[in-house]
Order: sequence, then C-alpha cells, then structure tokens
Amino acid sequence: MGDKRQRARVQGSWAKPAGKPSHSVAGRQQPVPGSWNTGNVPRTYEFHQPADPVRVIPVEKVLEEAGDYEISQGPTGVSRLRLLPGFLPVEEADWMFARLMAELPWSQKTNYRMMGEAYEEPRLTCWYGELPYTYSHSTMEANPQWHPVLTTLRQAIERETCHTFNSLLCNLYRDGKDSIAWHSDDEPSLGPQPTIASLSLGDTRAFSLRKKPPPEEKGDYTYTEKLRVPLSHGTLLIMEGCTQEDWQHQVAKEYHDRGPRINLTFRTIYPEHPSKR
Ligand SMILES: O=C(O)CCC(=O)C(=O)O
Repeated sequence: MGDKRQRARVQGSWAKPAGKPSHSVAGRQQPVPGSWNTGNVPRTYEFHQPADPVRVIPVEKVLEEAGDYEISQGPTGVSRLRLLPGFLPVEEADWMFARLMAELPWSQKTNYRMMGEAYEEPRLTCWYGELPYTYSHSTMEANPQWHPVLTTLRQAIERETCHTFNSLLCNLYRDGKDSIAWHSDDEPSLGPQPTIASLSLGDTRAFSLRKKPPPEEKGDYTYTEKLRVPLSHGTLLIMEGCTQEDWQHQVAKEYHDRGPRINLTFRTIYPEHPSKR
C-alpha cells in the first residue's frame, strides 16, 4: 500500500488502536489470520440432504397452435382444451365485433364478496338465456331475446362442437385495465363437467389457466402448472371434461395499450334444484 493511503487509514475513525491485533479475543487461542483452523481443532464439513425436497416452480406453457390439448388427467378426470384460431374469417369477425359493440345492452354488474361487500366488475357484461345465471352472489336475469348475430354464432359453434348451448355470457373488456379474476365456471347450474365454448373478437388478450393445488398445499398455487393461451380476433376456445373442476382461469389486467375485446362464452344452464339455492 502506498504511504499516503496507509496514513489515511491509520488516521481514519475506523482504525483500531495501535498495538492491538484486530483478531485478538481474550481467553482463546486465536486462529492464524487466513487459516480455516479454529485454534488447533481442524473444522470438518459434512453435506446433509435437505429434509424437504427442492421444489421447482413450473414454467408457464403457451398454447398458440390449433389443436386438441389434454391439459391434465386428474385428480377428477381428463381436462381438455380445443383451440381454433381463425375460427371466424377476419372480415366476418370485423363486422360482427362492430355490431355487437354498438348493439348489445352492455352494463356493469355489481357482485358481492362472502361478507356482503359490494364491488363493480371491471368489465361490462350481458346475458342471454331462458334461465337466470347467478355467480359471485349476484344474479343476471333471464333474457330470451337473442341478438341475430349471436344466434348465427351459436349455430356455427354448435355445428363445430357437436354440443348445444342454451345460454351466453358476453364480456366486454373496454381496455387493458378491464379483467376477470381467477375463477372456475363451476356453478351448480352449469352441471357436472360443463363444456364451455369461448369466442373472442377484438384485441388479443392472454387467457391464463392454473391447476388447482392438492389439499396439502392449503390453497397455495406457487407450484401448480400454468398455461397461457393468447386469444385473438376470431379465435374459438373450447373447455371440456374436468377443466372447470381441476383448473382456474383468468384474463389479467395489462399495463400497456389494449383496445376493446368482446368474449362470448356459450354455456348450458340447467334449472337449479330449490335446495341448492
Ligand atoms: O374473456 C375471457 O376470455 C374469459 C371469460 C371468462 O372467464 C368467463 O366469462 O367466465
């Protein structure tokens, strides 16, 4: 060390009083600085396998290609997705989007939490069907007068899926701040293992799925499988089998520019047994 730096150190407030070595602790023989020995007793190190296995957070998988995907086989059965990007040709999707934006009776629904606290849904909705639909402790009344564009779409989707649907929940995401939180479409009125056909129009949004954790995880989703499906203009996504029982889904808020998006989820609603209300 040069003379100047050595002097500065000795004069600095952190300098130890001269003559006392910094490694001196009373009553113990001290290790030689730079050595791994503690006194005369050499230290040994042993590797112990950690009691809990090291857990890896699964990487989110992205599904973009058209196809049938078996996304899980348990615990209650097989969960399946069918993805059909470009189900509607672009010009058709364009005019349908414009008409539905302008002509459907969009409104903002008020939901209720378990303790009765009210909150406005961060999107607009409307409901079509012979029966009312209840979720999040609030009911959408029956609305049997289907818009003609929705009737045309229902018929096309029924032909494609070989399923019939008697109801439709329409969602309008006005921009990236509109969203739908993690949930499953598992209300008793949808029956067991419902098939849900979801058609997207307008700007692309990420549709995410996460597998429900086993009971020992106590509701912690950290280590569960995750999927992301970008839903673009004219894409049809069909959820089948145990998808609602074994998975949750959401459309999260996005913090960059997003244009409006309409999502139409065709479902079958059954009259509820009075004791289940
Ligand atoms: O907007 C979407 O793609 C999903 C809508 C949805 O999860 C629902 O209506 O239950």
